[in-house]
Amino acid sequence: MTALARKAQVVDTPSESAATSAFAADVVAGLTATPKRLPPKYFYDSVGSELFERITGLSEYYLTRCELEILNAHAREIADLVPSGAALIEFGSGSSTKTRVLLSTAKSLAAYVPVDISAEFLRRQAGSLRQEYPTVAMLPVAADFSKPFSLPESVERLPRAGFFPGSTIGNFEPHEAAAFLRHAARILGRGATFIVGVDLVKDPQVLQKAYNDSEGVTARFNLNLLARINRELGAKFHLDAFEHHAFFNRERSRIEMHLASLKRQRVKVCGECIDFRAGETIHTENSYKYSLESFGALARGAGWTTAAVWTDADKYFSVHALRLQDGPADGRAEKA
Ligand code: SAH
Ligand code: AVI
Repeated sequence: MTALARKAQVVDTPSESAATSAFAADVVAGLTATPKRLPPKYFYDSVGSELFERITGLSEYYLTRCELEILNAHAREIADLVPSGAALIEFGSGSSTKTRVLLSTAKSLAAYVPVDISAEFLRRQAGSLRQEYPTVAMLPVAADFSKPFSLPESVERLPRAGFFPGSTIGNFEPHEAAAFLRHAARILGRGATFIVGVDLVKDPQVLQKAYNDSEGVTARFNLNLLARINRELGAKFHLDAFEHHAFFNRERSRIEMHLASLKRQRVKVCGECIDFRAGETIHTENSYKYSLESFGALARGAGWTTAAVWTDADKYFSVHALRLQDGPADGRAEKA
């Protein structure tokens, strides 16, 4: 085991009370806005992360299957884009299932830095990864990847490569996705490679089914947001008084997920009375679907050059290898 691999676990967690106050503030702001909305990052407590894992195994949820097909087919080419002795930084690592393809192929990786907001789930995944890959330093960072966060000191001097699979980039508004790509450029630094998974526009029926699975797992994932508000903020949402809605908004090229109130009702949340009309919804997530060209243009606008793009046989999903030619705007690989 290398000295780096023995380094203590790094976790950038804010105090629990600060995290709870930020959650409460975002929930109250979202539920008092018109129309009502909640940020999708709050899906992911331990229950939500487990439910997402179940979603990835559903036959209707083609995204994971197609991306794994691409990663397995092009593992060698992708691994060759990662410099020897590099730190691989993953944004929104979840169970790191896809990363295992890279960890097993890019043999010379010095460190893996999974960044995820779901702190407890992240801690457990890092424990398993340490046992499976004892020569790679596993340095988890529990943080919101869209905000500034610190990388572990031990990777500051290493070359870096980024990994952002799952089409999690599609959960941003396009202008936020561009801002995130610029933020990632600052974290990864000059000459970096960034491997990004992006879901593609396709037959709306295929899209519709992926977010309305027959077992109702996606509905439980969506409703877990209200369950989490009950658990952590002491609200009293009746989960059976809300229904999961997901549909393709063709004009905006996105799947929208909502929670629809089945009746007129009032729910007290953090001391605020929130009134719902029958049928009124809380907008909980957007999942943008791109074309190869539209994503390429977005990445270019954020300072990245496309080095390679791969798709699965059905052209349902794409993996983009982006390169940062000139480094971030100020030319330095700065600390995030
Ligand atoms: N990369 C995995 C998981 C994708 S699910 C895959 O491709 O299957 C999205 C992941 O991003 C979840 O693990 C979730 O906890 C994490 N996530 C979502 N929003 C986040 C944020 N703002 N900051 C950090 N992690 C986030
Ligand atoms: C993580 N993210 C890309 C998933 C998606 O498809 O937008 C989250 C998800 N929402 C419903 N099912 C899965």
